[in-house]
Amino acid sequence: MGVDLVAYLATHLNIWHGGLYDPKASRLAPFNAVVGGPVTHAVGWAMGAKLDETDGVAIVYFGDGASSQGDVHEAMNFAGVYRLPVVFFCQNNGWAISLPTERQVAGGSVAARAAGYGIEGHRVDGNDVVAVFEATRTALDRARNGGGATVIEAMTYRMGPHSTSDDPGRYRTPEQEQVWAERDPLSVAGKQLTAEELATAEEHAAAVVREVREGLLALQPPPVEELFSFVYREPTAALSEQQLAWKVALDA
Ligand SMILES: Cc1ncc(C[n+]2csc(CCOP(=O)(O)OP(=O)(O)O)c2C)c(N)n1
Ligand SMILES: [Mg+2]
Repeated sequence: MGVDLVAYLATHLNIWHGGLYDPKASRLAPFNAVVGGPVTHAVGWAMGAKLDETDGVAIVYFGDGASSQGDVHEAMNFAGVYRLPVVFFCQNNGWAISLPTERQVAGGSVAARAAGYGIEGHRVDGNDVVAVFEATRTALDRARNGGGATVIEAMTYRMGPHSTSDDPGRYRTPEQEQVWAERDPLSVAGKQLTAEELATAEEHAAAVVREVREGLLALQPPPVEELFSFVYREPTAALSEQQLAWKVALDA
């Protein structure tokens, strides 16, 4: 999408909400921590693209856990009813924190739900980069050619803990993790390349990682006062009070 990785990842360093880039110009929506929330946004954007008679297509990524949020069902139904150009990409990594997929996806498959919304649904091996690329391209082309929405369910596994406060040792075994470790998408993809291609890719990746790390560490935090600037277009009385209290506490 042409977005600078450092600008994008600034969110993850808590430097800035939503990244230091222009979501409108790049058409890459900011990172959103509301599970399932961006799915309705994508459908709204697709509705706009259709009304404006452009050939724009929205693609939205979400988890298996997100797929059981009410918003996601409404979004998919709306996309089906209006035959909207949108691709619903569900990364099914087996877990919503400690809850396994089988305890929240009744029927066993997110892709299978698509039939009920009158849209396409496909499962792919989420650890096979070529399969994921092909499925994505096919769904984008379909949407762009007036074929409507697709649900892609990419089957994979969350290798580590959900977050630093999570301990997967409490709900799964090292043996289960080992099975999936052997199917790691990076090593699978590596085996599909020649030795020379792999060396070039690894060299390129190492350079990108170095640049991104250096770029992120060089970022300066914005003035703390900005905490209050962008919560509402017009500050509320309560917010102004909080800002004043913060200033008083600083001076104390
Ligand atoms: C609306 C909402 N409810 C709950 C949470 C807390 N929460 C954060 S991540 C998560 C699980 C998400 O699981 P999944 O969609 O499978 O995504 P994954 O973390 O596996 O990529 C939950 C419940 C949240 N961020 N937003
Ligand atoms: Mg998940």
